[in-house]
Amino acid sequence: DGFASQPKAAAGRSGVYDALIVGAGFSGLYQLLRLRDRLGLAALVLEAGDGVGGTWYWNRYPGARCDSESHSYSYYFSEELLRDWEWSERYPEQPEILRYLNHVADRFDLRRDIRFGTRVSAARHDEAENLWRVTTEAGESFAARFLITAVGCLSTANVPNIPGLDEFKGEWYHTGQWPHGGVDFTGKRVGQIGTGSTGIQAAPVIAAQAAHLTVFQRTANYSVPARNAPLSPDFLRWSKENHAEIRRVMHSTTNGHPFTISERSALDATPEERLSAYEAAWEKGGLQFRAAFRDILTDKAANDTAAEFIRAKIREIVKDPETAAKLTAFDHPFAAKRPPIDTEYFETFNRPNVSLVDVRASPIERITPRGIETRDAEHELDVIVFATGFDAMTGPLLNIDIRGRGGLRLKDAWAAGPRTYLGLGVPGFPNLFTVTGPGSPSVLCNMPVAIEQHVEWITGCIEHMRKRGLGLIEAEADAADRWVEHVNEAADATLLPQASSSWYLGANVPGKPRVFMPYAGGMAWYRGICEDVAAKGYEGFALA
Ligand code: N01
Repeated sequence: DGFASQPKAAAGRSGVYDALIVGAGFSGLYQLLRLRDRLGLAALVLEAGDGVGGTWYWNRYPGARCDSESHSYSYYFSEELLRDWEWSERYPEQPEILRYLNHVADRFDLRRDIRFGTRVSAARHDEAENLWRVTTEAGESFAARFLITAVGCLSTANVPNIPGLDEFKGEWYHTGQWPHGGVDFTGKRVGQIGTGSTGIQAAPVIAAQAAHLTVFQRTANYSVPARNAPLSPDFLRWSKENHAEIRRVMHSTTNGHPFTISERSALDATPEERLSAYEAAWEKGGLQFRAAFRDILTDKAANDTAAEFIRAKIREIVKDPETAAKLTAFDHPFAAKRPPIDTEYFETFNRPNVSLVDVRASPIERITPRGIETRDAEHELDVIVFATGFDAMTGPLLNIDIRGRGGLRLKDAWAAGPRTYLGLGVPGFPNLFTVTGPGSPSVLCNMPVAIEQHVEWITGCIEHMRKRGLGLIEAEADAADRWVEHVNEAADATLLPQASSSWYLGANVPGKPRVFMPYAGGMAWYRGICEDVAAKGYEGFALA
């Protein structure tokens, strides 16, 4: 794997680690591997769950699967690992991804440096000692030179504050905190709030089991068929023989997916050519629908052509015109919110046991002991499923009481929105690295690609510091200001900020500052910027 066979690092001297890593998902596992086996550092992962997997440990809701294609939703750092593992379907299902991450943890012997059931509650930079002092919910303390957050972007469940939930006599669940034993919907009347990527995956599976499913929709959402299917032996062989090429494509695109984006404008094509391109993309299925033309995400008129095509498809699928009208009452450009992909989502509304409630027209007023009351009606339910998303990107970080120089709280530093340099460092918070932090491409990219780049960059930076005997790194305030400005400019060059209720903007959480959080300039471009910063001796960071 290209790793030096260095002796394994001893446990931290006098209880002090070189690095503490928060989270044992895709990011934390790889960060541990790089620091421990590549640099020989004493690193420890603190993980709230009882197992590895992060997102895939918690999100066990019905129908949970990844929207990135399996062969690209993998670590690419190890040829052996790529050869060892075989995915079964075009899109990996949650249990399979969890098995994969467990396989990685076993294969690289990572578990011995992970503390499970350990939720970090606070982290304080001790300036006198130049150490991070970390405390857990159980009251344990740890200390380390570097603190690396690998907490994910979508790990803080957002359960809306609807009056009456406490009095509800039935069961309720948030999809991101799903019971490990599953939920039996047989014979139950189920209400699902939310029609994002999660809700669109869950609804068809719940509907197939429940007595009745009522979907409460606030914002009509676009979706394109996933066209999931078992992977053929030919495809598996091809993907195993072409790792380098697949990696090259993923590293060359804006979104880290293994497909290229058309160079053609939707507006240069004739209506017939456009229709034929969209039909082909619809048949192929998946996130690459967005790549049918180069300007779908940047030009409203081009976007309108895609939106109109999808609207027509939904109208064709959904038999009841009134339901079809609600499902297509879009208020934002296609893909300005993260576009879901689905397996028979719209078809689900043709089932006799499924109904759709438009809660924009008739808002949810309260939850009663018997169900959900909207302005117009009470819907009696046995189970409520909150597919209501997450306090994205900043939520997982601000849930920890992180304090930097002079006791500066991250919450205060980010009162007006996140302020980072490259999404990797925060002024006032020395020796803190945020894997896929706000201001990095993260959620706009196929996540493992974004994660590997961040982890490798952080590892390189720490290696650089060690070689030069440096013990402190901190993002400079000017560099962070310029970066935040650039993140805004990059977003404004796209249609993404036009979705006014999007979690990219923090708009799904009441009171959260409305700032476009991920970097929309593209993963390939971003990678170049990070490499350049490193080549210039970590320009924009102060090192000592
Ligand atoms: O969450 P969301 P998600 N009353 O925030 C609604 C990733 N992901 O869990 O649009 C009524 O997108 C809300 O309505 P509105 C992916 O990046 C990936 O679905 O705010 N409704 C919306 O419909 C994704 O984008 C995968 O008006 C309320 C829904 O709940 C991200 O995770 C799978 C409400 C929330 O949608 C988050 O997706 C799943 C209220 N009070 C997720 N509050 C794969 O790769 C919220 N809503 C497969």
